Amino acid sequence: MDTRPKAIYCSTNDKIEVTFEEFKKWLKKFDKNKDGRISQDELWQAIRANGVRFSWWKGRRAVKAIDTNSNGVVDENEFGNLVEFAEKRLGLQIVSY
Ligand SMILES: [Ca+2]
Ligand SMILES: [Ca+2]
Repeated sequence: MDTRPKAIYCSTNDKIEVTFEEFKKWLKKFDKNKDGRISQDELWQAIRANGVRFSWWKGRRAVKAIDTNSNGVVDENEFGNLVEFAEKRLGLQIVSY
């Protein structure tokens, strides 16, 4: 199952361009408990859903690195980390129009 944003999905190895808004919308799908925030667990699910070949501990470490204040959720001010991660690891290119 491909969970990447559909509108901009392409089958080449090119980076998938998404706007920041689309990226946030996509992340919302993983907000399982609907509290409006992405917890470390929810982020982990999102990463796995994208088929990123991470060992468990590597993924965990990445998630922890994004949650810089270690409160268990990705806060607005930590979104920059997440964007950077998505660009490096998920093959996304977050653009702002
Ligand atoms: Ca949540
Ligand atoms: Ca946090």
